[in-house]
Amino acid sequence: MNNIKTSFENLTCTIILDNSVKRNALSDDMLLEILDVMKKFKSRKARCLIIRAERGAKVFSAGYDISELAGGNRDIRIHNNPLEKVIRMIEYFPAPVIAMMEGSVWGEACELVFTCDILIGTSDTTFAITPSRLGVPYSTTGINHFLSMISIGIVKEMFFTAEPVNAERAYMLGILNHIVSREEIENFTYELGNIIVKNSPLTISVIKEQLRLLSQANLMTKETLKRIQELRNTVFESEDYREGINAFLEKREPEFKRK
Ligand code: LCV
Repeated sequence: MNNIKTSFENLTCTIILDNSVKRNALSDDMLLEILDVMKKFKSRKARCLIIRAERGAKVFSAGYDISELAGGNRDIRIHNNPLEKVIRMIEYFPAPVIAMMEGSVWGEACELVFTCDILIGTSDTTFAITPSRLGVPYSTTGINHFLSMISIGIVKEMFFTAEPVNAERAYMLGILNHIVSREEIENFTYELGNIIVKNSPLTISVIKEQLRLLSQANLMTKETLKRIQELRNTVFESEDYREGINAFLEKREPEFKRK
């Protein structure tokens, strides 16, 4: 595996995002590696999974690999896309998934960690939800993930400004379960994992699934989903979509035109 490191000890397994050169951007290759190893952890009956970056990382993950969006109006959230699959895998993983985050979390990486069951950060952990900065649409299931975690006003502010929310505010909003110092975060997280693995794995997996079902209780009609897809397509097909991605790749500010 080129993009992640893994371990499995005392029923707790770990995935370390390991592409600091690209600030752990979520490339399809990295996501497929995560998916593959999660399947293995599941079949080995892991009781707790910790997803983290390398020790001391300034960036937990820079979000989706924007270079993979270049040259087309690619929907990264269709059913069989690796990102979608990883997010689903976290949701359905039968054991608790803990996100241990030193540093900043960007874009789709926010959704990936918001889908985890317990979030632990340091005082410099930040979360920025970025599609409006890149001029791309966002998936409905994705927006729902944010809504099941935080209030609609905060979701709107994060989507509309794309500004990072700092750790203290994230803790107050209930996004972060704990803020721990960089020196302590590793011990703290693994100790929490050790508590979990001693408890009943069946009870935990059933409650996790109950919570997932409850958070998705507001099912939408086919018509609503169709309308939402039409709305998202207007963004995919816009000039702004290409402008946002090209601006990032060319290291310049985007010039969005569409009102
Ligand atoms: C590809 C990258 C990336 C990257 N992709 O380091 O949620 S959505 O809808 O918005 C979705 C589409 C999504 O998730 O989009 C991604 C959202 N992410 C961002 O907007 C963050 C983009 N990255 C940054 O702003 C900076 O890289 C941060 C602040 C994270 C770190 O800054 P730092 O100065 O430490 P560099 O910017 O120098 O990045 C190092 C290398 O990683 C590439 C970046 O282009 C650079 O490559 P080169 O060395 O070849 O120049 N890189 C960083 N993020 N998401 N590539």
